[in-house]
Amino acid sequence: MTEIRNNWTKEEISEIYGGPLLDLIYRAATIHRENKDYSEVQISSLLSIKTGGCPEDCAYCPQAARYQTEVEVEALMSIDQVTSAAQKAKDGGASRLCMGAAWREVRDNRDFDKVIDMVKAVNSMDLEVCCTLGMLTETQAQRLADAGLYAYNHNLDTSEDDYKRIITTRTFDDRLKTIENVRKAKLTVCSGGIIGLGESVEDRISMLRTLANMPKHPESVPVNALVPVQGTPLADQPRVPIWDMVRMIATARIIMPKTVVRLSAGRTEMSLTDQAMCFMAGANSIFAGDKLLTTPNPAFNEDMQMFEILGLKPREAFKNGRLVGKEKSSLV
Ligand code: SAM
Ligand code: DTB
Ligand code: SF4
Repeated sequence: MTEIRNNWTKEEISEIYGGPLLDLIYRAATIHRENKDYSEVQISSLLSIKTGGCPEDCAYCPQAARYQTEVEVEALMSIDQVTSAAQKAKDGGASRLCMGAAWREVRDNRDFDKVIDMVKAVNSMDLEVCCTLGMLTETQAQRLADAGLYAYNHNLDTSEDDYKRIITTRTFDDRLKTIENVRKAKLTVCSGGIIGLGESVEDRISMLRTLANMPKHPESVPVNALVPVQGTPLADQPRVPIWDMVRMIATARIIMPKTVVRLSAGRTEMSLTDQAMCFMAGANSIFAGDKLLTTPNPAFNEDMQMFEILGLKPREAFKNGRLVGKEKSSLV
């Protein structure tokens, strides 16, 4: 069994990331096969429960109020809208629903009470429930956990050094603090980043190092390719080469062997062969359904065809158990 380490150096990660591509893929694929059923892919579906109008200035994000994008502001969804979307996701083969809100942070108000009810409702449908609602206090994380939340998504997005170039309205430390609060509530952590923001290779390595050297590795690490959106400061960024995506995924797989590594945003621009390379390099999760939060994504049936061709199968929900009151993060 591969050793789980939390003391990776920058040099070690650089050497892995920058090695000959085929060796890197082979090494990641070997580790993947030692630690996981590599043919099993977790399917999450995203639902934007509160869209647009966000006060933050994340340079990549179409939902920031300050950028003129085509995203229209929408109020918090109703429970009925959420449960019908959850049913659609489940019918499409998803085992997890991730509900996203364009909030800077959670406030203790009626909207949060409503989100708590959404978590309860989706949890009772035998779907793993994930939320991404911005910054959280420990008490808020605990309330979500008590309602049956399984995972909380809070991405680092880029390296600590690069953070201020991408977001000025909060700090990298704010991000880490929320992740700590999520851990304290014994939820599972989903945290990753975006490539293609104009970051350097060193920034990518530094971000991966922060994730891999956390006291406990995040149970999920989403690797997103920037979806450039008209109106955002990063609208004209060139698309990242598929090789960079493969290197990120393979490196994440090698340094966090047990983590679910998600091939996240950017799949509409990738061929089946590109995606096959990412699965080979250790990706074992995707976002499925024709929409991410506000941008397009391949449809469920297209992904099922891809799974058929590649011999992959969707992972069932709560495969590692669903124990009330027991540390969920020990299950993944
Ligand atoms: N507002 C909350 C937050 O920022 O944590 C939750 C929603 S926010 C949209 C969730 C994540 O989506 C971001 O952290 C970022 O990683 C990702 N994201 C947003 N816009 C993106 C884009 N254009 N391309 C790729 N990923 C994007
Ligand atoms: C993650 O890492 N990527 C997802 C989810 N976690 C919340 C979001 C991608 C958003 C892409 C841009 C959009 O659709 O608005
Ligand atoms: Fe707001 Fe999240 Fe978008 Fe940043 S990434 S602008 S916090 S919705």
